[in-house]
Amino acid sequence: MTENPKRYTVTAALPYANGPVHIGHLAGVYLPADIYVRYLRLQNRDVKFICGSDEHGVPITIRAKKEGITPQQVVDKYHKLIKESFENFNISFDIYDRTSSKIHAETAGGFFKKLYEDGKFIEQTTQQYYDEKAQQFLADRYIVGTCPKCGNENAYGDQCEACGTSLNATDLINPKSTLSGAVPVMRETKHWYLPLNEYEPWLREWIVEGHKGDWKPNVYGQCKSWIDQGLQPRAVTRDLDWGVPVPVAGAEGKVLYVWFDAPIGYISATKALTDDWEKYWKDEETKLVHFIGKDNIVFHCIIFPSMLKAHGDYILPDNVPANEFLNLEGDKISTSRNWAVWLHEYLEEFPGKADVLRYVLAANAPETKDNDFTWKDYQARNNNELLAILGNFINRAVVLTQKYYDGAVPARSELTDYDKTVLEDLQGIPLVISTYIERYRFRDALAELMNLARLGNKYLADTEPWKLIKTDAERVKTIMNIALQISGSLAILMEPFLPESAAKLRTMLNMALGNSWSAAGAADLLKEGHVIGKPELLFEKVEDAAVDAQVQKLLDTKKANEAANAVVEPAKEDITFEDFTKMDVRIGTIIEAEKVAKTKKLLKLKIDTGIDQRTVVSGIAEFFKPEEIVGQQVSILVNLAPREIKGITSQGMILMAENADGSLAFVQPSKEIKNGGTVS
Ligand code: B3M
Ligand code: ZN
Repeated sequence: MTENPKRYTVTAALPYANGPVHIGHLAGVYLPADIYVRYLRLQNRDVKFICGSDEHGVPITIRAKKEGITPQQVVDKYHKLIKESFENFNISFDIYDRTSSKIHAETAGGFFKKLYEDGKFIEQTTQQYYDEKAQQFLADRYIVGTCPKCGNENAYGDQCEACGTSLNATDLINPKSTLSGAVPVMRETKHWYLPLNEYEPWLREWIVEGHKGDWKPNVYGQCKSWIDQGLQPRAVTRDLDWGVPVPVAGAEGKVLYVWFDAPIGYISATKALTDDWEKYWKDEETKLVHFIGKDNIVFHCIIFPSMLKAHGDYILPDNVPANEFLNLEGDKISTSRNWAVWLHEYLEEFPGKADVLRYVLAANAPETKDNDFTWKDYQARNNNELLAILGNFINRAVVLTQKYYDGAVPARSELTDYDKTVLEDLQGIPLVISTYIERYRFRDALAELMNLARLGNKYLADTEPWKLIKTDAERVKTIMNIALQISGSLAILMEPFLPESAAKLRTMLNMALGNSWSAAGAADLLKEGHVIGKPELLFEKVEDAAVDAQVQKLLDTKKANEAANAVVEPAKEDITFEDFTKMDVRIGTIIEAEKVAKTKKLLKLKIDTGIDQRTVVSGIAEFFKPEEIVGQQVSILVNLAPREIKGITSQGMILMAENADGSLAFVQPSKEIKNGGTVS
């Protein structure tokens, strides 16, 4: 690809419309794609930014079953939610489409049909599991059984999540359909396969030789290893009632495999966007870039390109800058464990702070390895970087200009060596940033942007115009002029990363919208006499309480998960009825409670048992405050032999129920019982 393609088609992976999107999605795919596209637009390049919901496949039907609604209801619900999240984070797609659209069914069906008619598929009949009760073939995720490796009884047809082994449905011992519980039977079914093995030599030439050193090492390495292992024919149809129908005779009840139709969704969406769509997909001078997460590499680098090659009319991706994964507070992000920061929830809790999250995720993007998001880092980056460096510099520049010159950009006079160096650095920075962006190194690009803000901050701190104004007003004009040129460049260069703040800054500086990337770095971006607007704060402090609440929310999630997964203790050995009747359990009321000195866990209680008032020492101090439990009814074993605990004679024992997380609760009567009432 030439350095200057005529136009760009930039795609971002189509998220499955089976759940909301979280910070991992944003950091890995949508944010880098958006930074890239916003940058290209500032360069006045012709670019289309394509995305949409992936609304087919087993993930959707499983979700529908779980929520007790139809697949259509699932995709309607999540398509809307996902689309809104992206809009609220200013991900600037030219279109956010959906693969349940009519255009898509026609496009994907037509694509299949052409390959079918050109003889690009092989037809194969195989035995697959069928559920006679539910009357359907079972996708891998619809079969559970015992893992032959570890004995886990709930292994899926494609993987055992207990031991991580990748399985075939036929490997499972005692397979069962999750649809009906029935034991599945083997039934013949015909499918169409794309013989990837035939594309191996071409893939080797195109990727292994052609994109060495140009694709990211993680992407290149994965592709090479797939190719080196040898490729197999891959089925592109499925027996499922949700998807794009296979448009050939004899394929009733079959749909396209979701990974066949989804990437064609990029093409359908471009069609829906513009009548001019063909040049974005068929002209060799178009640069096609796919932004994806690392789990999608094989589909975008091997399978989809082989499909495009088989078709013959389409261009191939120039690059596939896949990212690694983002973890959350040291743990893998997981939808099923609710271990995530959901984008829609973040904006409810941090309204108006989309840019802050964009900043933190871009600064810490998992570009070359998995990275960790922590709320502490979020707070630190906001307070110490956005606020203390960028926000502080802009605020000083704008406030002082208003104060000294009523907002008019002052004239520069003679330049010191320091001024000259600063202006030179300013001039050089846009190219450094754009070089990074064009190489998909968004973290480095953002770091360089912040260096420009640092440069400005340092310049003002070193020259101290607020002191100098009393002794050398002429010199201050030069300093403020330079500070304003830096501010103007920041407004342009930060737009791809921080679009809301950039817009605010442009308004503050009263800058024309037309200013594009090439204007940045100039020494006279804001002309002498140009009048800027009023100062406004770009960022605000994130307080401890705000991030503490988020950490607490995650701790609660963790606890809930542990409780849900905790194993219930097995029953003890049988006892006789006589054994049981030996215990004398009564209802009593706590009439006094105090901590036992120098202990963490012990409370000294006085209990009215109906028989007497007695002292009991109980290990519940971590869960109950003395003043809160006085007056509560409890169950007490009154004929337990007295015991000496910390020098106190304890007469009996309070019965407690214990939760999986170790927390305790009293065993209480469901209505008030007179003290001394028996429990049996
Ligand atoms: N929906 C997988 C995913 O969400 C899939 C991507 C399709 S891109 C064509 O990770
Ligand atoms: Zn296993």
